[in-house]
Amino acid sequence: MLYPVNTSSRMVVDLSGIWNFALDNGKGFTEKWYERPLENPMTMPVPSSYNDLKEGVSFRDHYGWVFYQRNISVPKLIRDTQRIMLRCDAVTHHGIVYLNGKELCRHEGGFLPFEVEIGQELHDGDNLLTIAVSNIIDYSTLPVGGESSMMGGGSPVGNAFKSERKINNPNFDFFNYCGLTRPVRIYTTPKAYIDDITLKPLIKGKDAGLLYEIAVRCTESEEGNVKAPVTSPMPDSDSEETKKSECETSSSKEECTVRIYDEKRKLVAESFGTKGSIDIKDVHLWQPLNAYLYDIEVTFKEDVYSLPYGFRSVEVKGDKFLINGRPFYFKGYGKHEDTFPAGRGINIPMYVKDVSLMKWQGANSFRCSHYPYSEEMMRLADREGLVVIDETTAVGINFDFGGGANFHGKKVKTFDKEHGVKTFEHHKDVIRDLIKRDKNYCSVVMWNIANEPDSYSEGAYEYFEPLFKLAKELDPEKRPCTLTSVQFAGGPDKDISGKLSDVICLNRYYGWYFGGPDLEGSEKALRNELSEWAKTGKPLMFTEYGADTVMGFHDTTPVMFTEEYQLEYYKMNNAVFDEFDFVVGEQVWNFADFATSQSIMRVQGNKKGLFTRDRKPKLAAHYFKERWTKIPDFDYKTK
Ligand code: BDP
Repeated sequence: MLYPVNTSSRMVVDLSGIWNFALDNGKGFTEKWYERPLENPMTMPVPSSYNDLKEGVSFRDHYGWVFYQRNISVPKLIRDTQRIMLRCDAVTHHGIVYLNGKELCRHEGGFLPFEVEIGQELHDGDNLLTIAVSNIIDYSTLPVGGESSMMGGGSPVGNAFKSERKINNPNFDFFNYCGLTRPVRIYTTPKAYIDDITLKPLIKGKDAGLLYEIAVRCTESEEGNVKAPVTSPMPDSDSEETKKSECETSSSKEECTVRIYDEKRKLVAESFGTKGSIDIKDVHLWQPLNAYLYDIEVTFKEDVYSLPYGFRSVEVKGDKFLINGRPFYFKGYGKHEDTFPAGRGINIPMYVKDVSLMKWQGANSFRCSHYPYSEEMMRLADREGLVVIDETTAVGINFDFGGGANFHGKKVKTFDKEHGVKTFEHHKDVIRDLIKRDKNYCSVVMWNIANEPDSYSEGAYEYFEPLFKLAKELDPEKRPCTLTSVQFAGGPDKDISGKLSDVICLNRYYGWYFGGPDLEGSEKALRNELSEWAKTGKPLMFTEYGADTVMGFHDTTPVMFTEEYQLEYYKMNNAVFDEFDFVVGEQVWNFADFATSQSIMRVQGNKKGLFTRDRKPKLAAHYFKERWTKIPDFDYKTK
């Protein structure tokens, strides 16, 4: 799916600003609030999460639907000649779009874009745009909601408590921020347009090849009328319906051109037709922390689209992870899109600051835990040379959290056919839409199919094997796939990630949840576990390890929650990692402190950051700067 850009044939209108807003009081749909201006609306910025922007528990923890509204208008000249799309980058978690009171589309899942054609619905003057958004999570959604809090501390008493008011119970450890969290935009294309671009790099020594496939379509039927809009779910390029609307002919193929420009805007290669390959002599590779982006310019009839693109290769070979043919060592973080007061809302200045802090520390990578990040962040990662592990929204597919008493004291098996998760079909859609959106980012080197799922119980292999297969099928580059494995999954004998993952990714808390504060004992346990995984012959990296640390807590004896303890914790873990050559990376948990649901397990949020929520370094941040600036990006531990 193409990111909306301005080109000589396309115009983007950003609808960011203050919208009208109302919490549903249970009557929003029966009274059809979307048909007329909201009564006594609140003000609400778009894009942003709404939760922290007004005061009070009932607002912050509102359960259910909210309504966003504003007027839009598009000049007649454009309506008459162009295809007009409304694109929502992220509506968390479910959205319904209405224009002038008419429902145009629905979308499930809060972290991937969807779009709908609106040209035929627009009239002169103001048009009333309403987007209804729901934040309800349960065991059919991703992320997963449980019936009681996962943070009951494992206590059957805590888990058995049933709140009288309706609330969400996230089966994950981050605040359930919601709303129109990323931009809502109108964009135009000519009626015959470039619908998608799929690229695959082939690095051949000094030179490179590029396999490409351009999907082109047109909206006009034979009579010249605009065809029915493409409605949600997002158009699937393989579906019969979309095939029917394609207007590709042999002549249209001739009208498609692909040109590659280098960073000095010099034309380096050119090709014609909607499918083919191009050779590039003396290619300038995209390297971690040393990015180089070509501009791939596609034209089809009148339409022009321009896509920044880096050439690099990714491969797992033996127990190494190769980028551009060389063993790469991941240094970095699991992150969150989490800032105050925007919540999960896009925060471009903070993205730039975060990248600056990463580089200050000598990091080279991050993981999009636990959902796809904004396209602005992905484009920035491409541009700044950061290596990214891209993740689906599949977090919480594990009913063993909170001691496994996640249903008011009742134990339910995660993959139980009747009572377990109902996420499988949606999980497939998320993988499909994620790869559709992110397939051309060179920063993305691996897909994470799920975070800390129940990868050790009956039914896990049957659930996950088809998903790994699907990701491989859909990705033109066939990037490595993984799942980040939870500590109680056990070793390679029990945990199906030993079989399925190309790179073993461990989330481990030796010295915190497991063994804390006994760092000596934890060290032995960690070493023992790594010796087991070494037998798989696969590369392994740590995608989470960390200790809650409250900024400003100090002690001469490193006790838990102090900055000194976090430091000792990391030194112990890192020393063990360094003993094993097959450990190809370390991503700490977390880059920065972040908001979570309230519980006795959290002190105003999760405090495992190397940085505070407002990005001030803790002691351990300085230690990592020293460590990572000494560890090379390539060939660490290989000589
Ligand atoms: C892991 C989760 C992560 C949590 C972290 C923690 O993957 O989302 O925030 O532990 O407990 O279980 O801090």
